[in-house]
Amino acid sequence: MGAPVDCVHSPSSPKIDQTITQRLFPLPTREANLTRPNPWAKLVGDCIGRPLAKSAIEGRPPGEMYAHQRYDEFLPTVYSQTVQAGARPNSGVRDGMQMHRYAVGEFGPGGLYHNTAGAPGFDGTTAGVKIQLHPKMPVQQPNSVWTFDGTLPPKLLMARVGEPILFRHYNGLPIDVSANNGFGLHLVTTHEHNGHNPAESDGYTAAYFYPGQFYDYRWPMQLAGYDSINIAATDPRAGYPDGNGGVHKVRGDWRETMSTHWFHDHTIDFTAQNVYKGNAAMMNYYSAVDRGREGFQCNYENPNNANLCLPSGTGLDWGNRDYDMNLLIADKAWDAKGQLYFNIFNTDGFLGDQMTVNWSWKPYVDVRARRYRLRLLNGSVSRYFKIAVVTEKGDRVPFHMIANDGNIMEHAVAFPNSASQDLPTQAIAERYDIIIDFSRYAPGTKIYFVNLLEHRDGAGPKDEVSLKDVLSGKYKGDPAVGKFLEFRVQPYSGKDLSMNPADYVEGKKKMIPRPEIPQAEIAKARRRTFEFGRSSGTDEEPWTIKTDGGKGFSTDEHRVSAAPEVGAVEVWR
Ligand SMILES: [Cu+2]
Repeated sequence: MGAPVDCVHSPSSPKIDQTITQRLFPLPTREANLTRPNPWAKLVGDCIGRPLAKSAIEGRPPGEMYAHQRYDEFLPTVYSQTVQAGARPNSGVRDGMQMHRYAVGEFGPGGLYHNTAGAPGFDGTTAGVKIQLHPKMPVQQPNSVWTFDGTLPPKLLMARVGEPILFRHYNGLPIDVSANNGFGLHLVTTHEHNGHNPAESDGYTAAYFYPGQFYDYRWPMQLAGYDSINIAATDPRAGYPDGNGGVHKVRGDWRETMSTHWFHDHTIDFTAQNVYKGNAAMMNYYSAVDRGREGFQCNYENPNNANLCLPSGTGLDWGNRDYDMNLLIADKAWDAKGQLYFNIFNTDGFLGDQMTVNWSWKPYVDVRARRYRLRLLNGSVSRYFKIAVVTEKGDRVPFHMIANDGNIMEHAVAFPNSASQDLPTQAIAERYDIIIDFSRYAPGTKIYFVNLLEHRDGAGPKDEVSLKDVLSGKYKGDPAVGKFLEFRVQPYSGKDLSMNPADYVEGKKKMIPRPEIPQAEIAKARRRTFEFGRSSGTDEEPWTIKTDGGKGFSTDEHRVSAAPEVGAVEVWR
């Protein structure tokens, strides 16, 4: 990665784009690559006023300890690379990397999503998209927002279950630690949240790397049960779409197939501010079960078919996103000049007073009058949500939840229901996948997401406000309570070939059956309890964990509190 011109900026746009588009070089290695220097080493030395004794091109900790486990067995066959960098206009460098290439379905000419910014000049390209929370708000300065590539729209990594990925993450942040507009640390360690990943590629909090370096994360993408279940890889439900109408079968338990993930910075003590500043992206896992292609060998036609045919599209063999939308929902705040703001001294948890979706302030999006899958991520750092889906009149819109936290459920759950009018409380990092059928509504109808959960501070949510009081304007408390996303229903002339979630509710078909654990196995399982708290209930005492009623310990990476054996069954509380 080419060096920046000074200590307070990321590299130039052409240099970042070159790093993103170049063939993977140097090739990845099992142990951290220490054979080449950090190409920024000289400049870093100049900036900090002393030459660096050593600094390697890869920032992964050296040696066997951080070598990729079972590397030859899970050798990456695909890769993705990005540069964490300060805000800059998008050059359209990833246009050609989109699977739809702005040519297929709703992303093609005439489709709802062919234009990327809702303004002239953005047909089939993201070139020119600036880092703005709203078209009428100021452009964010390079050191206010640090995103993947340094650009918007936010990035989505599309991956396949069973296909190991190499994710090369470059740190292109400013060398000067104070060049951050008041918050965010220029270190990166990337955690793929909920991923079934080995420790060296899991974004360990202290395994951060420095400006100029990269870190090779190798995510095996394997199904749990790889070593014990379906080891001959004969089960057609365990696998990934091969791009040609088939399934490449893999080992493991198909019931462990995951779907909606995200990854984010995990630097010790700085995770919240770095995530808030832009180090957070969603990641969709595609599989035999969740192929991202509707109307193709659907489970609703034949129970032997694995493909659930969740709302997606038909133009590609897998990974259609015409009717499958990722929504990164997060509260933000900005200063008097409109620049992103964060108070690092608020250690109870910083709250933004404004709601954003995919980095846009209270946006709208056009949708067809048909079923959509919406993947909601709470990408806030301290704010919980309680989301209602309503019409302009304030009537609740029926929908189904089909997955949470990356797990497709056994049965779809209809909302509103007798226990809950709205989505359950959604905590930080949680994901809910829901299906809304917009065909119930005439073109021109507007549908809203409304946040009902009030916060007074970042230590936890307070009360749920009544929908009536929110919509009438009677409630005047937390400004992040209220409508924050608008769907505008557009006519649909195609045929909706997605599954009807009402056919998969309890008592009907199953999406992914839950494993049945025999009572005898539970009875003889080893039990452990863990109690989290402040040891003496005051702010002066550290957070501790008591294991099996023992002494409360604070963190120590050298202490082993539980060492379950492979194959053993344990119940943890
Ligand atoms: Cu996480």
